[in-house]
Amino acid sequence: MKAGWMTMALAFVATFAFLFVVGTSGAGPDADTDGDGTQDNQDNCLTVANADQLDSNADGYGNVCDFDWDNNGSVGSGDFGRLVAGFGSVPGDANYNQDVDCNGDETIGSAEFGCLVSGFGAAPGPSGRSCAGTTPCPTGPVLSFTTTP
Ligand SMILES: [Ca+2]
Ligand SMILES: [Ca+2]
Ligand SMILES: [Ca+2]
Ligand SMILES: [Ca+2]
Repeated sequence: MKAGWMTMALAFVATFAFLFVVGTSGAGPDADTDGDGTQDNQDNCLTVANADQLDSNADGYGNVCDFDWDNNGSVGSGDFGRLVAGFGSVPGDANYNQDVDCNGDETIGSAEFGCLVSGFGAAPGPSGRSCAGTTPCPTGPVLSFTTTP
């Protein structure tokens, strides 16, 4: 009798644990697709883990997925020009452009060429932020998201 009761109790607990896991995982307003700790609707690079959310030109696309350095909407020859202009520069140099520093290592070099090639012909992003593409689209803490009690 006692063992039967224990089995019932364990089944009850297991059911609740299962419902808890199902209820808190999967897509939702607080999903974090790339697992960088920033939820999707605030993440300025939806598919690239960028915990620092660095977005030096404040257009809503983080530097790690924003290779549209001349801000014309796509990655192309104008952006290549920006890369050439800053190539080899570090902060403090007159030609250093933080927007171009896609990997944030404070040097404009071969890594940035790789970024340009990887995004060539495409638009920046994708960003999860609704203000992406408009400047300023400031990165900030998540403040508003309504939950029903
Ligand atoms: Ca994220
Ligand atoms: Ca991200
Ligand atoms: Ca940007
Ligand atoms: Ca461009």
